[in-house]
Amino acid sequence: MDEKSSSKTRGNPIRCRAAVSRKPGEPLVIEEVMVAPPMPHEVRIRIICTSLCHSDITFWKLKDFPGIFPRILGHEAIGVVESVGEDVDEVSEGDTVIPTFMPDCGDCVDCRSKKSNLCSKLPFKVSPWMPRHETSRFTDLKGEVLYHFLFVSSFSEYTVVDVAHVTKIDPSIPPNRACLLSCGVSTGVGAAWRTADVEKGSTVVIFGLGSIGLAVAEGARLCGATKIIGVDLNPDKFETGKKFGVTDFVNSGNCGDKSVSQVINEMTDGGADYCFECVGMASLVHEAYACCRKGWGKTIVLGVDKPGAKLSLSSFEVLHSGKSLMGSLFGGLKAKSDIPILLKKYLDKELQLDEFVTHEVRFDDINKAFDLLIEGNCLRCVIWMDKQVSS
Ligand code: CXF
Repeated sequence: MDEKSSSKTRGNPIRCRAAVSRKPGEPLVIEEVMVAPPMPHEVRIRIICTSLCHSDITFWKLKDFPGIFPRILGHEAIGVVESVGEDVDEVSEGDTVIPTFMPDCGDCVDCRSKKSNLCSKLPFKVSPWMPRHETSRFTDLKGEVLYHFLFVSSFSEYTVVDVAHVTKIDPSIPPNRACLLSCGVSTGVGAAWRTADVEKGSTVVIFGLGSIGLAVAEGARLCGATKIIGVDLNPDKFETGKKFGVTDFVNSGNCGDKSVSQVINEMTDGGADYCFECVGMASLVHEAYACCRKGWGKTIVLGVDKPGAKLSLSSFEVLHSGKSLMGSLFGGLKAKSDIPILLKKYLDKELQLDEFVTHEVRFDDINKAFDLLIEGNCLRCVIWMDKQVSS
């Protein structure tokens, strides 16, 4: 639908196609759904393309809360504003926008501080609703409520997103590249750039060379790190890692009688400047902390572990080592100001995005994207809502 035709849909429900996750772990079902008009502070978006992220798979498989069904998954996307609700003046119909699971209200004490990206007006939580009004904008044709996912729900031709969760971008940027900045690549690059603030010439260790770990490498490379050590169980990941700046590799399944942290402490002569945990395993956070340098080393946690997973650090060691342990959601980025900076870096050929897109499919083949990501040879699979792609 073009801009002109939104005059027909504005203020009315839209009937369109969505890929609905009806039961945990079962293929998504493409069906017609109703998308209600945006409420105050909300925008309705026509999705151009979306890509699959591991968190979609995690929640798709979850049998218990916060797994909830039927739900429209998807949270890495780009689209065009179809209509806006009351009190929205930041974007208008026809604007190209990137939705993000993290809000940026721009108004609360945290959004106004340059030290945080954790909005306190609409605090991030894993919720099945819209963030502000705590209701759903989706129903199926029988009138049953369909739940939202991470405030984005992009596996639908149309979705509704709170204005605090959208960033207006330059429409000339290829959508199948720009959409990566909606979650995965931003999370990794941002963790190196904003959360850790990696310095030129530093040594970085990345636990887990999946797409988030590779994006950390890309961020560390951009920041001028000179040694970027990748740690993974799969040695093939080193070849892929080299494209994103990984200079050295440790096969964590092949360290003999030493722990990975011992190997890294030897390689770095006493510990790395920055260690990133990108897997989501408490034991790897311990390993990362054990091999960042005393005094100034920083360990940054990006991986999402099981709910309730605990860390156990000796308080004596914390006191005596002087190391920092930090968490990083969405790479510490403030969506509305930092995504445009990263897009400019892509246009200026500094930030690599093309290399992350290993597959592209059409919307009808969305379940193939799940298979590809699960098989492990895919970094990002872009799903086009309205374009024929050979796949
Ligand atoms: C995650 C971060 C932690 C909660 C769920 C979403 N990031 C994106 O995939």
